[in-house]
Amino acid sequence: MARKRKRSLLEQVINSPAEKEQSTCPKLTKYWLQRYDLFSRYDEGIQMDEEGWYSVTPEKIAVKQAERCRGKVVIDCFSGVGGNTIQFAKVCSSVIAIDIDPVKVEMAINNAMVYGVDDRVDYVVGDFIHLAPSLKGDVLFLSPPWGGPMYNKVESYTLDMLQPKDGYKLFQIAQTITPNIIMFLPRNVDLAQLEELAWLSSPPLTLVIEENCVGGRIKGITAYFSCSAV
Ligand code: MGP
Ligand code: SAH
Repeated sequence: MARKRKRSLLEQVINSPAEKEQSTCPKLTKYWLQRYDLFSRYDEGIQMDEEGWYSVTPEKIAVKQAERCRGKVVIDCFSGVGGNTIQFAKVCSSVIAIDIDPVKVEMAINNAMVYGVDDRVDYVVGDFIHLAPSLKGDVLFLSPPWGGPMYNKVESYTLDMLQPKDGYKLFQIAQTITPNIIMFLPRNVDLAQLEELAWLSSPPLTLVIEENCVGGRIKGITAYFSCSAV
């Protein structure tokens, strides 16, 4: 009896959407091995798709980014499966989470429920570029697609490689909403280009660059732009 119960628990885990996604796609294994770094509550029903696996911001990094936005109205412009959104929801006064992919938004809502913060987020399925003129917030968080997991095959990642628009255009759009802009970017990003973005703005913006590590390995770079301290 006990044996049977154990097997059905295992079946439950293997049949969960996130496990199915991982088991049908061997290239996702390295991300699955990091699952508890991505979501500490992974086992409680977190849902992922392929892009979600390789794009979600690891929890420890998302906590740190959210701490800089404590008490503010934050717009998570490329919210994915919700790694950042969940942490913003814990400490910000309100959060708008936007993603163009309705499946990601469904997963993000589910994942926020796992963390008990779903009622603290306004979810929007839509294109950030089109929605921008109607958005209002204190801080804009941009973690756009980097062009897939091959982003690190170039020595220096330049801002024109960001999607769905190049980094200059994304930054220009963001500035029409607020000067307080946070970008989560590849670890091989050209830092001189980020400095250029700050000092070419009118008035010039303050820029703080943070290297984000998990388990001693650099996962990405966070650039905090602001008019005054965010
Ligand atoms: P990685 O380099 O693919 O993984 O992504 P890892 O485990 O560092 O690989 P290694 O073999 O080099 O050690 C590192 C982190 O970057 C991921 O956990 C995501 O948080 C982030 N990331 C990766 N991609 C491809 C994207 C992306 O397209 N968009 C966003 N916003 N984040 C990404
Ligand atoms: N920070 C997220 C990961 C974001 S990955 C997390 O921690 O989970 C980038 C996301 O941008 C993807 O989910 C993709 O669907 C979304 N995206 C791509 N183009 C978009 C657009 N034009 N507007 C809004 N979202 C977009």
